[in-house]
Amino acid sequence: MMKGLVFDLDGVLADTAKYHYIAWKQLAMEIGITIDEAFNEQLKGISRQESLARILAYGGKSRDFSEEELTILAENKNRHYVELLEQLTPADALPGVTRFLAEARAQNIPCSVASASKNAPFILNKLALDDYFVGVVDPSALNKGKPHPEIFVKAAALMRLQPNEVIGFEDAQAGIDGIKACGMYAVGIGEAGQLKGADRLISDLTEISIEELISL
Ligand code: B16
Ligand code: MG
Repeated sequence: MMKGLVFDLDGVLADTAKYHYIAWKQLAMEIGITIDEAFNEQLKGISRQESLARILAYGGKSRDFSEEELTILAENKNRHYVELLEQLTPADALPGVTRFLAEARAQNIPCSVASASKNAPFILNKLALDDYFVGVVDPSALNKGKPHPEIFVKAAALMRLQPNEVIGFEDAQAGIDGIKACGMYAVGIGEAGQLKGADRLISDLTEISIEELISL
């Protein structure tokens, strides 16, 4: 029986992917690499440093920067991204999110956040969603990022639950793979044909209710 819910942030609770894309595109351009939206799909759910590594590999520049320079590049991208996040308001929560979280709270179903983003607490605060969650996993304390299941196991533990008592919501293949690897039920947020292995696929949280999940 389902006793708790775990949510990815970017692409599930908020459409912050477009701001990641703007900031990465700008940074890539500054070092002579052009990325497009199709390439950006590969960065979803992937940590900041790993995203940078993928961009450099894509542009054939993996060996062009020292560790220090890589840190500065990632910091520059993040500074731009955080500037863009300043414009977020509660209206930027994705469709159905606030109603769904309120429904969970009304039914005493705990919720936690499993996001690769170190900016998750800031974003949840801007969206006025922080009160709905018992906890947010700190991605900097992880040994391995998605698709490793560690972040989802920790998100379940924040609610004092086992992974098989929890339903996970994800928009990235790396996330669905992590959810399934620890035995959670996976709800994918995406289009038909995407997100292999998801137990259920929806386009957003308006398509699902707490009642139908409780019996799972
Ligand atoms: P930050 P999620 C992920 O969020 C994003 O999908 C990914 O594009 C980003 O690189 C990652 O967070 C790290 O974000 O630079 O803010 O720490 O989908 O796991 O909620
Ligand atoms: Mg995501």
